[in-house]
Amino acid sequence: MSLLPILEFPDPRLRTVAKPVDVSKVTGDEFQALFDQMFATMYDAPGIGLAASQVDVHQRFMVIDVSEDQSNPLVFVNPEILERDGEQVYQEGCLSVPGIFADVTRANTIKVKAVNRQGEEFELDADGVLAVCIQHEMDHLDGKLFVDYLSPLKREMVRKKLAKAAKNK
Ligand code: GNR
Ligand code: NI
Repeated sequence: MSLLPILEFPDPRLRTVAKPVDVSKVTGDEFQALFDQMFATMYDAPGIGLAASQVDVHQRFMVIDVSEDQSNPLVFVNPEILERDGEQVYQEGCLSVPGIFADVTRANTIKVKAVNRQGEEFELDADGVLAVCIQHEMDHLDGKLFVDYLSPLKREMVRKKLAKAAKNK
């Protein structure tokens, strides 16, 4: 299974707003192969989620697995948040912003509607890290990154740190 290259901040392609998926194509070979490649890329990283935007595919889908043992792979196509409740603060990281971790406040519980890899619509109630991850991946589909929630000063520190890291590659 070949791995996909992951775009890194401040690559402007990460700012693309992804287009809705034609759901009639989800069960086709192209999407199925993309899901498999995205899971392989995510597990290899390792990460708990990967949005299509991060692998330069600007369509609205993402893969997530927050289990310890790669036992709960979830595909979300055209995800929508139907309800959100409460607040939680979680220390986030991102495969597109390597080596940077920062507290972000998001909804504590959410109800999500999406289409799975069988092309079927489903609803899911999520809390904890799964709720964080779904919201983080949906931001990617809208061209948003977790560093956008930081103060301008902190974001400038992140940009400098990454520029320095890139120089030393
Ligand atoms: O692997 C990841 N871990 C993570 C930790 C806290 C909050 C969000 C995440 S998602 C991230 C993978 C990623 O960048 N997905 O877009
Ligand atoms: Ni991310």
